[in-house]
Amino acid sequence: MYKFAHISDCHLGSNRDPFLRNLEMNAFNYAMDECIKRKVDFIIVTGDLFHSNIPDLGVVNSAVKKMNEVVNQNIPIYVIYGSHDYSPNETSIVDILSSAGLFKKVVHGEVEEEKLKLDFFTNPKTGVKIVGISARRLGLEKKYFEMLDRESLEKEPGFKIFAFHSGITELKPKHLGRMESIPISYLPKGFNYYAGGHIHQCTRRKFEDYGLIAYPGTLFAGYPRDLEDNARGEKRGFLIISFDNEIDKIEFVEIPGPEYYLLEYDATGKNSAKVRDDLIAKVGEIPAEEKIVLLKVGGEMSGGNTSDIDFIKIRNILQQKGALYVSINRHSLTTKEYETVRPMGEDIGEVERNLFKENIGAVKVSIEALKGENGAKLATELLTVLRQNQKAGETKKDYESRVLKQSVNLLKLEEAFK
Ligand SMILES: [Mn+2]
Repeated sequence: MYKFAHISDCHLGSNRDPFLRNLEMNAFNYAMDECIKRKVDFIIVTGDLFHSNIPDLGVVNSAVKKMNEVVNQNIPIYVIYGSHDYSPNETSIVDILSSAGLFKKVVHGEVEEEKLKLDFFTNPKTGVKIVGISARRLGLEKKYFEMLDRESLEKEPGFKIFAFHSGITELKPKHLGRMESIPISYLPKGFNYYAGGHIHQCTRRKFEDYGLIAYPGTLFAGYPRDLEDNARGEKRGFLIISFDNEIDKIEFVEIPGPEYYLLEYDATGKNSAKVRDDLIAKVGEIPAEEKIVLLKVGGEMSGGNTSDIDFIKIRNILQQKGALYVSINRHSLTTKEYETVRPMGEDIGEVERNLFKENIGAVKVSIEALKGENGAKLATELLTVLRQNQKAGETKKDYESRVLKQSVNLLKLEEAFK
């Protein structure tokens, strides 16, 4: 009997706070150590190993050290890009580590007569055949699926794994309703295992004509929303699949995490003074010691201003009570007195996407790519490029030309800037 580990959405480098960053790396180290301990034959990482294409080098260094330990035990690591560690016009750290031989990208293929032909990679020890489609920014991999030559993949004999980084419509959790996804019919049939990434909750189901489709979910938290899910009891970890000619057993390996406390407060219909007093009284009662405390305040207040609520004081109270980390989410808190301020989403990314979507109609342009949904997507991507910080050691001039180059590439304006 052989076994492999399926890990996904590690999002290394996503947390800026040093305490959370430490937990993030610990979760990854724990997963790697378990793979060694349990003597898996190989590991497959289905995207978003890192949170960005060029993550903080300290984070990369820690991750490389750990993966090197794994590889030195003769456990190869196979990787595809996720939506975060892929960049359309920049080299990704995934490319660099793959060039260095630390792990192998398992996406190989070419387009012939408008058909995407993929080549299987065979793991030498187990004979398992692996093929996959990496993510592209904002769900563009859909096009690749539409071009995919499924027939030749379906004909291939042997134990087969299909790796991908996309939501599957039939498996999508409810709260991701608006997330782009592909229907299950886009996948080639008859694989033994469909190794998915992108959905951050552990989800698995067998579909007729297909094998098992599984998402291990994130190892810790790539987004604030994941932390909330952790507080609600979501278990984090990865999957180990035992098999010979067929899958014998699937085990979810849980990664131990810290304790959480989530306080959700609905301010609807209350004035700001009431909300302030309520919140101070409530946080005073929270058993915050040794816990990650998440405070989520939303709703439309009947009067007063959101700035009347002293969130700094609230945070201080929780820190004095010994909270390990305090996160306050008030993106959906508004007040009737300021009509222009409306809740637009649960986190900054969602607020931005929704703002662009809603306002794109008011922009008068003749270029098709800048209109409607596509225009809104492009604007979101451009914002990501523009908000990059200057890197340590990078001159201002290099920084400016890097951001300009990426923006020009994104907008396909190379000609105009020659
Ligand atoms: Mn992800």
